[in-house]
Amino acid sequence: MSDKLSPSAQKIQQALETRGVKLQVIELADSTRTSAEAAQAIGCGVGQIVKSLVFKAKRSERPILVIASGVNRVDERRIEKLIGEPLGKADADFVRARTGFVIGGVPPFGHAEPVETFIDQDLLNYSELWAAAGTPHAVFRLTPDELLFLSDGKVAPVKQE
Ligand code: 5CA
Repeated sequence: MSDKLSPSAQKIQQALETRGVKLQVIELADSTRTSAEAAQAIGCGVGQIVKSLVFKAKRSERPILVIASGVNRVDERRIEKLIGEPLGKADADFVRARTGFVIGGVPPFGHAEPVETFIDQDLLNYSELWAAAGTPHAVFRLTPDELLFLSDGKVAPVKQE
């Protein structure tokens, strides 16, 4: 770990400061690419990990961000009902082009373009969450209220029951 953040992590640190939020991006030596790896590297529960999953709306081809607890699987049919169109798969190039970040580092806010966002209501059950900060080694700690403020997402039931 070094004191200087990598450029993509620095972008998120800067975006946090621009939004007036006093949160600190940290870069870890261990991978935080997946929820399980992030929880292991941080030493928190997998449920506290904020997964930022990008989907592609099939007709409009716009990105849809679903922010889910690390322990939940997203029910795509629920998202389709919320957006009123079918969901397609987002490949790595689409994710990178539309958010500005690579898979495993996609943050819950601060994307290359505005992205319609839904937030797993289960995330509100935790007092402390951890989210990706631009790279598969960068994370920041935040509260559910801060997540709602930063992502401007709609809270919804999104998980597979
Ligand atoms: N850094 C952690 C959170 S701290 C993180 O980003 N986790 S994640 O779950 O939001 O990101 C990994 C997700 O990327 C996987 O759950 C999976 O849905 C998606 N993903 C992985 N590989 C691919 C791929 N080849 N194409 C599209 N999506 C992928």
